[in-house]
Parts: sequence; C-alpha cells; structure tokens
Amino acid sequence: HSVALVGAPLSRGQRLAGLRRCQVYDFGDLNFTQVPNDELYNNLILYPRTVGLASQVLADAVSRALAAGHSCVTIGGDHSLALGSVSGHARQCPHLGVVWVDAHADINTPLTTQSGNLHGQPLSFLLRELQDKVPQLPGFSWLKPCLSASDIVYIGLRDVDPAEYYILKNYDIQYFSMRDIDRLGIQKVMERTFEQLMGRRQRPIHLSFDIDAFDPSLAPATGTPVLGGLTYREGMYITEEIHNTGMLSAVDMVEVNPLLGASQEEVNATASLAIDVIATCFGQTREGAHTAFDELP
Ligand code: DIR
Ligand code: MN
Ligand code: MN
Ligand code: MN
Repeated sequence: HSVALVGAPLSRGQRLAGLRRCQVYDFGDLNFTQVPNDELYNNLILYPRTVGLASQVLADAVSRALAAGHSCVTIGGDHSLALGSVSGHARQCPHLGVVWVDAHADINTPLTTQSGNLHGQPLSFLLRELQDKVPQLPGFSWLKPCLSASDIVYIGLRDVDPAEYYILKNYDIQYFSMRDIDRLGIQKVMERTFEQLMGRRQRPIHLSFDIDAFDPSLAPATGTPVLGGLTYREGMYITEEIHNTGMLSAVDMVEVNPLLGASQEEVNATASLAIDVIATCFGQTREGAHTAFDELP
C-alpha cells in the first residue's frame, strides 16, 4: 500500500526513515496564511479565522490524498488541525471511527474553554451531538460535524477539564484514561477499543495521536506535558494493534514542538518517538518481519 504525507506546519522537518516497506508520497507542506486582523472571538478564542482557513485547506489535501488511494499522514502542528484532517477523511469515508490518543480530551466548546486555545476544542466542532452547544466561529462556516459520540475512543487521558468530563459522561463517550490502562492493561484497552469501533462492522480508522499522550520523560518537546503518561511499550502496542486491524486510513501526529525542547537531545528524542509511532502504524514491528528470499539484497 501507499502513504501520503501532508505537512501541516510549523513543525515539519523529520525524515520518516521508518516507512521502508511502503511507497511514500510526500505532498509537501501546506501553505497556511495568517489571516490579518484575526481578532479574538468572544474576547477569548485565539486566531479563529486563521485556524478555520488552515483546517479547510488541510481538509481538501487529506481528502485528495485519500481519493488518490493513499493512506494519509498529517504531520502537525497543533491538534486544532484535526478539524481539517478528520473532516477531509470523513468526506471520503463517512463511516470512519476515531482513536484519539492524548493526555487531553480536546472537547471544550468555545463557551467552556478556559484557555481560549482551539487545540483544546476540535472534537466539539466535529461531534454532531454537540452542535446546539457550539456557536459559529468566524472562519468555520465550511465545517460540518461528521462524527457521532459512539465513533470516538480516547486513550491516555489524564488532564480533563470539568466541562469536558461532563461532556464525556453526558454523551457516553468511550475513554480509557491512564488509570484505566493501569487497571486493565493496554491489551484489554485495545480489545475494547476495537469492540467499540468495529464490533458491528469493519470501518476505516482515523488515528489522531497527540505526542503528549506519552510520558514527558519520553516526549518532553511539547506544549502541555502532563506527568504519568504512556510508556514506549504501551505506545508501540497501541499502534501495532491499529496496524493489525488493516483498517487504518489516516493518522495525525501532532504537538511535537521543536522550539520547546530544553536541549537538542530532548527535541530529537521527541521527534524519533513520533517517527516510531507513524512507522509502527504502517507495519514496523518490534519482532522483525519476514522477507521473501528474492527480496533479500
Ligand atoms: C485544556 C488543555 N483542556 C484546554 N488542552 C490541551 O486548553 O482546553 N490540549 N493542552 O492539547
Ligand atoms: Mn491534543
Ligand atoms: Mn494533549
Ligand atoms: Mn493540544
């Protein structure tokens, strides 16, 4: 199979050496423009027009890559870009399911957010059930909600705002917090994840992977690190199992921020972790893989 890479700047610039067994098509970095006079919405929400426009451009790119028959990897950038990647994916695959690996729930609405940051809100715009709670933001008129509450499973949560917790409970959204991973183990968590998303029928999977799901000791170069995150082995198990479904069709890798590493080592460690996640999604294994004799050098 083949994988399309879409760079959603500002933080691209890694070589995905791990994707040896796939055809990789580099769609390059998208050109996002900063919308001039992008005033706060409601005195709080930052850059609504800029984020709205960038997400619209990304949605078109993801949709095009999938229509051309590739799987699509979007390399961010912050998690607001999932507005675009999920929308673009849903245009091609209306019945997709989402696995959201993150320390955070990213489901604040513009009315519940305390930070004003749109990377803490993308799922509120994407969820059908929430639309009577979500005001129309400037720059967002193109966006149509494309997910139902039962189409999402979270893994890795450990920093959820009170309003977000209310939403998770009220709309019965499936999540596996770090505490759940401690209780059940990652194997059961993945079993239940696929039972939720694919128990009735197979469907395309969108993996939205926020690098801050990992423990900050592994992924320090990120904006909002939270103690007590995924181990390397849990992260690899998640992506190995997602690969093994054979249904992965789009991946976001977000919140890797080279400007926030305390040293070059921290930046490199975070970036190579992100690369391992992506490579494992597309078949890199910890066990090695068999090669036909006629493919040997
Ligand atoms: C917080 C933090 N819940 C917010 N969210 C983050 O800003 O809404 N998301 N860091 O990635
Ligand atoms: Mn996130
Ligand atoms: Mn996060
Ligand atoms: Mn974030």
